[in-house]
Amino acid sequence: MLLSKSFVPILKNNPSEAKIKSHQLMLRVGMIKQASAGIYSWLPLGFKVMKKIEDIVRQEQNKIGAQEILMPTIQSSDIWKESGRYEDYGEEMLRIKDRQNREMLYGPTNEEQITEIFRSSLKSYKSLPQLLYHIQWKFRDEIRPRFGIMRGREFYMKDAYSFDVSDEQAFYSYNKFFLSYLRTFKRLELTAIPMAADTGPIGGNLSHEFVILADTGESKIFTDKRIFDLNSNDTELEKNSLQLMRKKYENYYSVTDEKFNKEEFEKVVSEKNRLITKGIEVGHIFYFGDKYSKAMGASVDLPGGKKDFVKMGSYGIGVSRLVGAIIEAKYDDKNEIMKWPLSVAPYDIALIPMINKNDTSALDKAITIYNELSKNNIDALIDDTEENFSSKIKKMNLIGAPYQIIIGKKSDGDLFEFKEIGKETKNLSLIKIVEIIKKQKILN
Ligand code: P5A
Repeated sequence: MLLSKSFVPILKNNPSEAKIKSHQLMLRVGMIKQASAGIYSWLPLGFKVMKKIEDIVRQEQNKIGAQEILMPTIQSSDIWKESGRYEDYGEEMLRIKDRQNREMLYGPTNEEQITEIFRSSLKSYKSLPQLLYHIQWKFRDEIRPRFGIMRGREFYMKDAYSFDVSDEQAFYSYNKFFLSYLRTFKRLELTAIPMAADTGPIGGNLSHEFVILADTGESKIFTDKRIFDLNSNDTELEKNSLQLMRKKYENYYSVTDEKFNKEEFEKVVSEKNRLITKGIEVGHIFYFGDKYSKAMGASVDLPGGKKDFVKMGSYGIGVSRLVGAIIEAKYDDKNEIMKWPLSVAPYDIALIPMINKNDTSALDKAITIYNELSKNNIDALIDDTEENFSSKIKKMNLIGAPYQIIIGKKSDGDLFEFKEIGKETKNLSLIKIVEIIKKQKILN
C-alpha cells in the first residue's frame, strides 16, 4: 500500500482533547474519528488492528470448543422484564421504541438473549455443556465516557456464555475460559492478571477481572507482586490441572478495590511483595448459576426424569478497548515510537525510500521489495511522499509497523538497511529479512 493513497490522516501534534497516550496516538494517526460523545468511527488503520485482535480472540475461543453465533444489537424489552433487569439496569440502558410503540433496547450485554435462545432450543442434559459466544457491538450510556475508545458508549465486545448441568461442571467451563483468557492476552503480548472482582449488574458471586497494569487505568488493584511471575501453559488444559491452574493464581492475593480488605492484604502479603496500583480491565468473567435460567425458565431434563435449571456463566473481553490497552502498554510517548505486536500490527513493515524529484530509483526499488514481500504474505506500507527523511521516520514510528527498511543512498546491491522499530539498523538481504519476519509470524 502506498502511504499517499491510504486514508491515514496524520496530525502534526497531539490533539489537546486527548488526556491519555492511547487516545492521543489513535487520534494522531487517524485510527478513529469521534462521531459523538463516546461513539467512534474506525478508520482503516484502527479498524485493521481491531479486526486482528478480534481474530486472535476468536481463535482462542474456538480452541476451547466455544461455538460462534451472532445475536442482534437491538433486543426486545420483554426478556429483560422476565429477568428483572429492565428496571435495575437504569440510565445506562439505551431504550428505544419502534413504530408499533414496542419497547426495545440497544443491548448492553446478552445474558437474557442467550438464555432465551437456549430455552427454546435445548431440553436435555445430553446437549450439555454448551459454550456459545459472539463478537458484537454493545451500547452503554455511560455517565462519563472518556479516554476515547477505552470507556466508550458504543464498544465492541466478545461475550461468551456457558451452560452446564451442575455447579461442578460449570466451574470446569469457568476455568476453561480463565485459561483461554490468559492465552489470549499473552498472544497480544499483554500481561493481564486475573483479580477477584465484584459482579455488579451481571450478578453471581464468582468473578475475575483481567487487568493490565497502567497508570491511566480506571481499576484500582491490590496484588501480591509474585503473581506476575506465573505462567500457564497448554498442558494445563487437562481437567484436573485446570482447577489447579486457577488455584495457582488464586494463591496470590490479587483483588480490585471493591473486594479489598486491608487487614487480609497485610496479613497474607509481606510488605516487600505488596503492590497497590492502577490497571485497565480488558476482560471480565462471571459465574452466576441459575440467576437467569431460573427467572426465565431455562431448564433441562436430567437422567431419571427430573428437571433442573441450567447453570450459567458469562465471559467478556473488551475487543475495542484492547486496541487502546495495547497502546497504553507499548507506546513510548516520550520518543513517539509505537511498536505493535506483529500479530495485530496495521502493517508488518514500513518501506521508507528516500525520494527526490529527479530520482525515483529508490521508490522503484521499494516497489520491487514490496512485490517480493507480498509474495510472502508480508504486508508493507511504502512512504512514497517527498517529505524529508526525518519526518518520514517520525510518521512511520507513530504508525508502528514493527519493522522498517530504509532505501537510500546506502542501499547498494542486495543489502538493505533493516531495523526492528526503535532498535539498531542492520544491513541484510531481502531473503534474510523475509525469513526473520516469517519466523516471527509463526511464533505468533
Ligand atoms: C460478560 C460478558 C459483561 O458485560 N456480560 C457478557 C458480562 N461484563 S463487563 O465486565 O461488563 O464487560 C466486559 C468487558 O467489556 C469491556 N467494556 C468496555 N469497553 C469499552 N467501553 C466501555 N464502556 C466498556 N464497558 C465494558 C471491558 O473490557 C470489560 O471487561
